[in-house]
Amino acid sequence: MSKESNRAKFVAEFPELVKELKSVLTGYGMPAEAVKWYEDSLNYNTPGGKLNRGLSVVDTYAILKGYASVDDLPVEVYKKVALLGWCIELLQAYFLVADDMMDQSITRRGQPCWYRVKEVGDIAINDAFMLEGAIYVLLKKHFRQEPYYVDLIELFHDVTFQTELGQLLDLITAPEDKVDLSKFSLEKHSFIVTFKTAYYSFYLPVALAMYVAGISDPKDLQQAHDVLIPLGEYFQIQDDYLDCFGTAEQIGKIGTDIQDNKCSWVVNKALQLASPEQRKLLDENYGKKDAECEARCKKLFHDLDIQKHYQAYEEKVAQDLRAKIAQTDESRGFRAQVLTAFLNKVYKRSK
Ligand code: DMA
Ligand code: MG
Ligand code: MG
Ligand code: MG
Repeated sequence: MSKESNRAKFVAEFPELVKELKSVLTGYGMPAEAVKWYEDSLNYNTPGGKLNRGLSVVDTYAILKGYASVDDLPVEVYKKVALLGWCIELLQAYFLVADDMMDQSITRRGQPCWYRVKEVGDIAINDAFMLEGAIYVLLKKHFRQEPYYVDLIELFHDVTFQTELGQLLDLITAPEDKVDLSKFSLEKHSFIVTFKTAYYSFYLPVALAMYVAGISDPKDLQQAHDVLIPLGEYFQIQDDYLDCFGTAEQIGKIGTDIQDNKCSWVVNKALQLASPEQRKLLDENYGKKDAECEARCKKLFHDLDIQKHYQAYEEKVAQDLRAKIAQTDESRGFRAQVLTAFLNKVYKRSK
């Protein structure tokens, strides 16, 4: 099955979930206008991205169970794993609605950020909570009877908290009114991105599929973790790179990291390479809510040939990950192919 029809099949599952969620509100006697609001929030914020995280749950499950294609999964099984995939997309929607408010972003997935939609504003805060809440409504409805139900819930809770820790460090390392580049380092960056991105984007989809497939020995969860966390770090470094060097058409969002004073990979790399004068330029222009200051930083990043250093990083990390994947112990049913499939999705991505 092609990539496009894979995606279409997954997307086709979503309306049914919206219906189920709406019926929960109806069951509580919520007025129609509130039900409509929730429906609009779900539809605006959940699909529309690349859906890589959600699709990965299905792909991983198929590989673990030895299906040649996702198409070969029995319908009921497909629906169940796709639902878990949508639960990650709901988690992502929750994080993004809040992230865009905290980062004062303008666009997301080629449309205005939810909080920037006219009638929405700060109501987006509660909408974010309700996108998260949807996860547990759906899990309860569809997985309550499974022996691994508690594992799924704990996993979602742990990973959510880890992501929030990452967001906390991301935010307090980027105060709006006090630019102090000496607070940045690649070590700190590594911690931030591992927590804010790698756990929920990379470890979570695979671990979910592993629980459903019954291949969840702690040793195998650890093997998955040990490749997926560095892979997720690589993915967020790409996100940081594209924030500065990608176009809005490409990435569906307008980069804000320079003006937001973010401890991004790009500025950390630049700090490593900068001469004293270049450092001074950064001290004076980074983290300012000013397009000209931003342009000066970008020019410096070009002068330092950050693109070249990024490409070198990308080659090295991909090579290291391939070597690590080659050492996977498949004796308990875990499959290295799960990890290779992930790496291939990420390697040299441009959006
Ligand atoms: C995103 O970090 C992390 C989470 C948990 C949403 P980011 O602010 O770099 O993301 P984006 O570039 O998509 O706004
Ligand atoms: Mg952001
Ligand atoms: Mg952010
Ligand atoms: Mg970013």
